[in-house]
Amino acid sequence: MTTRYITTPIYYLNGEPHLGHIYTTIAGDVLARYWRLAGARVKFLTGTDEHGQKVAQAADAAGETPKAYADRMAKLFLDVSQKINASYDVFLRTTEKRHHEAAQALWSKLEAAGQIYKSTYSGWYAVRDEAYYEESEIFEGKAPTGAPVEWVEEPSYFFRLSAWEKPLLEYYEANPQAILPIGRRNEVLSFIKGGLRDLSISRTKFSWGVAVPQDPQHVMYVWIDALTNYITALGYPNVEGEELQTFWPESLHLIGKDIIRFHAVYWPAFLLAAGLPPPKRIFAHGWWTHDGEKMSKSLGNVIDPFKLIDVYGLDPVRYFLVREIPFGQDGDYSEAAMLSRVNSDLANDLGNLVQRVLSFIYKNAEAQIPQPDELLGVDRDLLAKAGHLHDLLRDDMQAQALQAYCQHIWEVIGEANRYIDGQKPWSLKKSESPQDHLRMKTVLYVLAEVIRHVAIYTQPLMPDSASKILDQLGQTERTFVALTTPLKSGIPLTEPTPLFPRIERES
Ligand code: ME8
Repeated sequence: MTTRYITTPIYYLNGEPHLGHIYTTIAGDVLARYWRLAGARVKFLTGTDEHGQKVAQAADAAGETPKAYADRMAKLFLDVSQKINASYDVFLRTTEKRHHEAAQALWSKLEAAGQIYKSTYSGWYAVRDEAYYEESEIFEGKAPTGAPVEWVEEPSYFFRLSAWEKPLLEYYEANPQAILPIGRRNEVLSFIKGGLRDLSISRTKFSWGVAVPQDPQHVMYVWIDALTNYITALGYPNVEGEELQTFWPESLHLIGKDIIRFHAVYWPAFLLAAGLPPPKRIFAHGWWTHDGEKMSKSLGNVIDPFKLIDVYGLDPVRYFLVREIPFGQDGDYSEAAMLSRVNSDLANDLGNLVQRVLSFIYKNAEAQIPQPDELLGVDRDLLAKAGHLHDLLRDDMQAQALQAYCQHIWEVIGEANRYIDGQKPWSLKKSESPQDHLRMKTVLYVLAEVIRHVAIYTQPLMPDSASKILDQLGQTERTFVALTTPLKSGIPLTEPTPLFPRIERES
């Protein structure tokens, strides 16, 4: 049986969830839903990264204890995951006991393998990025990301990252698809080739974190703790357990490009050092801006997902995010772009197709899937295009080409709309000839069959809307296997209602 393990980053709790966070989770959800419909056994993980200096400082600023602050903020991330209809199997919080145990077990394993030593760290640290920086990377007192840095000098445990330079390069050489897109892979390779220094993996200046085993003066560096979440959720340290054995070899980490170094350098090195294989694939997507500007609290232009969904509806937001930019590239959110997608792709293309065809059948063909007569070349062509979706879409999903997934479906929607205009079922209806009436039924059958394909494949993108279309079509079988048998005639339709009203620009 095919298995898939799909993860999002676990999000920091220092601020409220915004568009960028829901983007990764929606992308993961689309993949998870697709693979379930394809018959795979799927585990989809998301959650919150609750430790570290950044969260401790945010709690302090809010006048709360870190734990009380974390509980309050984690609730918002849980709420937004539900608001976007994310079908996660596990929502993991790093403050959970099982996670502390897993992180400590990984640490002990690394220590036993001689991969950890104690020394002193003196260097730059950016709390905003929770990252160490080399002297050579600091420019005008800032990290390359623009984050302010502070000088840190403290006793620290180190991980022998330098020892993993060669094994990592060999691993990526042998697994050219392990980091996507390819531009990100090149970036990672050149970073590794530039030389890896041992990594400080504990802090002593604050205590909000997972205690280092046998030395509780130290808390683990938040990234070693955070990255472990991906195996905590599979029952680590039980490496022989069914979950780890089944899902880890099929792991896909979806992340933003900002955190590629942690995922593609540190994490695989920790895993190799602990005797575990690196993740199968890390896919780093691009960055959303808002009207051309970086979203930031200080600019006040952060998009609130709750408000966005209240204005446009959940499914249009999900569709927009996936369709608007190629997965892996940067993109810009603007109200104009959003409105254009809703009105053209959803209201005009998909919405009109479904509404025109289903209400026509409802009114003029006894409100049931018609019995087709002899199929003509045009009919077969359109049905073949819908049939080809199976392989095209599978390839798209194997490559995390989420935008292409939408485009392929919408090409068929476009063909179907052209077919209606060409076949003119309304003229056939008006004709006196019984032959024309039979032809009308054939045309409507073909369209209903194409709509069934489109709706079934649209479920991962827009679960609620696709489900309404399938309800209206009277379809109960909704996995991809259902498409291996032709649409049955005679199934009663329910009265169609418009799915995607046009939205006019406010003001
Ligand atoms: O980095 N555009 O958490 P984080 C696209 N806790 N994606 C965006 C985005 C934007 N403008 N802003 C945020 C952390 N994201 C760590 C992760 S994992 C073991 C630990 C998304 O709250 C994107 O996925 O800063 C990015 O990688 C993630 O949110 C960063 O979330």
